[in-house]
Amino acid sequence: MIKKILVANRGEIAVRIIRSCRELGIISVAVFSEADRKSLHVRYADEAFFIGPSPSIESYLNIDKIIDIAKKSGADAIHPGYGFLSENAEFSERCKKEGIIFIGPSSFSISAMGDKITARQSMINAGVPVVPGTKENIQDDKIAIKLVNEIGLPVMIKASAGGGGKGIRLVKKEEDILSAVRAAKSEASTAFGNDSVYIEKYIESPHHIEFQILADRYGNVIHLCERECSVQRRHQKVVEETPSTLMTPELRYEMGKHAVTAAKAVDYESAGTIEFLVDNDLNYYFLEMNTRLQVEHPITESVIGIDLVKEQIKIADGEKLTYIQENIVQKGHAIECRIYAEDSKNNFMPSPGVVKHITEPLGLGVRCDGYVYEGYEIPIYYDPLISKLIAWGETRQEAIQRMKRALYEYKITGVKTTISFLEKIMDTPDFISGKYNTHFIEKNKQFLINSVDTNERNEDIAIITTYLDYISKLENTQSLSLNNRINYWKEFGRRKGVTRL
Ligand code: MV4
Repeated sequence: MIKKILVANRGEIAVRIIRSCRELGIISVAVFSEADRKSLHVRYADEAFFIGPSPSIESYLNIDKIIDIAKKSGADAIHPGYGFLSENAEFSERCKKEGIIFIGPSSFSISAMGDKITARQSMINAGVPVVPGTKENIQDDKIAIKLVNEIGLPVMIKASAGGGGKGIRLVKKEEDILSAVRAAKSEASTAFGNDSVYIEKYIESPHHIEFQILADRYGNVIHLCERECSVQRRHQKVVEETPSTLMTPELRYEMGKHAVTAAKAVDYESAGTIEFLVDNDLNYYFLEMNTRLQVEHPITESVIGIDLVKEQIKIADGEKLTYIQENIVQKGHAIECRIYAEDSKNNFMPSPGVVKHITEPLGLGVRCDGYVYEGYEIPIYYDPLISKLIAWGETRQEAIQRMKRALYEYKITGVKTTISFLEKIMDTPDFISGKYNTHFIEKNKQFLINSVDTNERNEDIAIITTYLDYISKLENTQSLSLNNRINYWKEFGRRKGVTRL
């Protein structure tokens, strides 16, 4: 039985995983780099070990070091979180060899899905719909042109070792095919040390919809319904929600069945995600599988009512799934906003630095998965994600209103954040109506970036008037009624509330 888990990660996801360990009575072991000495995961874990210099290549990606600490600390298992070593087949295999439980899939499953050409072939064999396209690595110019003519323009050239937007090219004109193949190959070679590419038909204005699955080692696989992840900026998700407004019960049933089939086709174990592109006619196509716990997993937890990290741990411990598909039901609606230490008014430039003040939102239906505290310095070395704010509501409308209320309560100073950008997304008509696809941010760019930020201006005025109020009280203590003064300055901030939908 698993008694002690090493969390091979940092930031909000390390804290998230340790929380589930604590509830299960499992001892947690944190690892930390030089830059993370003062990180919350280090404070919150039962034990913490230094693993090396700040750059992740010398710390969170150092397999030998992590295995060494796992042994020294007596951990029975390692949870990799997301990113870093989470989808590293070699790491999964190494854990197994060392007699340490890897809380995730086998190296076989990771490799089978990590190579996108192999994954596409497995899906075709299993009867899962894939985007029309090629089955092999493109190596010959003539064959490339012939295949594009068969598929029909526009097409996408994608790196087989890529995923999540790296090493992809859109081709609209025949004369651009060969240069795009060459560019994709060169980029893939540099980024992944593998220049295999394949070609897919370009799906216009698709939705990105993914299905959460859980699989035990006895071949039981269930799906936990979908997440709509179409609000993305440069292949970075910004807002996710579940259920998807595009979904019908019939489509969910069909896609869910195919998601389960996809997982079974690679003998999958643990939590995983099957990504699909869905076009306007509700045709859907397997895109790729993420063989890890995902950033946006909490919206599924909110609507399905299952702790995904606990399930991962129980599955890794050899337990059978205790849920059956018929008992999985979606209750209400959940939205996640990703809060980054980035300046949304300056091309989303990273904004590392010391957090001067932070007030996190609370209240019914609000969850805030973060790790920063007052005085904490957000390091430059890692992903600038500060936290994930999740709002649940009985209905989509209630979830939106609750998210706006929570964003209103959220206060962070010292670093720039994306909070005001997220507030604007919640006010965008296309988001409110639920009629949006992967082009949402681009389509609404003027509204999102250039609209005057009245919220922030009002807030500045409120802060200044509060201060003036304070100063005037210092000068004249007898003549002022405190209550009247507060009501007076608060009027400046009044427009910032949540408007009725
Ligand atoms: C596509 C596509 C249209 N057709 N493939 C971008 C990231 C990677 N995960 C796959 N991506 C896409 N692949 C075909 N055949 C459109 C995208 C795409 C996209 C997908 C999901 C979310 C946002 C996106 C933004 C631009 C392009």
